[in-house]
Amino acid sequence: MKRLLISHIADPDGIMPVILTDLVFDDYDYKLLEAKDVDEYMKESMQNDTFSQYDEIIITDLSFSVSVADMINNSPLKDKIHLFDHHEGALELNAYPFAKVISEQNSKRESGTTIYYNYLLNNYDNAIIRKKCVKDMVELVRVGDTWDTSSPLFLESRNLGALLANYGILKFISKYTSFLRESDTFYFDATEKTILEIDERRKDEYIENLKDKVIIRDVQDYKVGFVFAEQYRSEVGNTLANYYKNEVDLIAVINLNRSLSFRSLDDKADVNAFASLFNGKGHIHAAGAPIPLGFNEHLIDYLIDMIRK
Ligand SMILES: [Mn+2]
Repeated sequence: MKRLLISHIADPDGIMPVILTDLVFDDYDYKLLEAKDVDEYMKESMQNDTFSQYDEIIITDLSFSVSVADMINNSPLKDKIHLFDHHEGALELNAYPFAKVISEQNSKRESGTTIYYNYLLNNYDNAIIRKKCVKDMVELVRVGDTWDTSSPLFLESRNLGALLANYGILKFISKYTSFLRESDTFYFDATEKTILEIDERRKDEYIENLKDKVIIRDVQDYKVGFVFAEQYRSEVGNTLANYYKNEVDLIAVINLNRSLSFRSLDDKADVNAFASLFNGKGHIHAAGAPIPLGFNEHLIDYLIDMIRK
């Protein structure tokens, strides 16, 4: 029985499913993707028959469009695919038997990882994933991914993202697949505490430096603070949304090499609705969208035009 896991490249909620898969299954491959690339990847893989070598295809923290879902539903692939996602924009996929999209249940916001974890618990008699350390790490991922500020784990949950950024994806996966096998409780070791301390200082300086670089514009009915940033996008968005709460409804973080991300405070704009203006999606206070096609080229052409003038 060979499996393929397709998951989100961007954060611990996308990477944790790789770790869970490793704990439960012996024979698997995984593919990490940006949300915007899923449709194309699915179409391509269906065309060139990539999926035929697998018995099960698991998709976590990502979704595809209804048109791709229809293509799958009309093919034998529909019996092989399991999709687990929590993004509100993907709720319509629940119409298909192979998709399970839960944004919130029992007044708790779900993450891609928690939905997949529960699926594994319910379907596989595996001792490792029942360990306390796994349960604790899964919850830490959820709290960080859903920005659950009401959780006592909230501050600690941000450490996972910091460690992922500092370790890199491969090292993060290998560290936690062995750690969760060997340990009973979840904790950050001495090396990690040092990394986290250095990272915290670097992050504070980075965000402080962005405070006077926010450009405020009206976009339809929204007052939007735009800022360019490549790192710490969630914290940049949230810290600046708070810092500019009297001036803007939301913060738009532009990461030219990755995506747009939108953040708002509790009583402010629905950024899921705002993101849809840019073909994006997400949640009410945290959402994202792809960099529009040709955007970076336009910026460079603008730059070149300026020397001509
Ligand atoms: Mn997620």
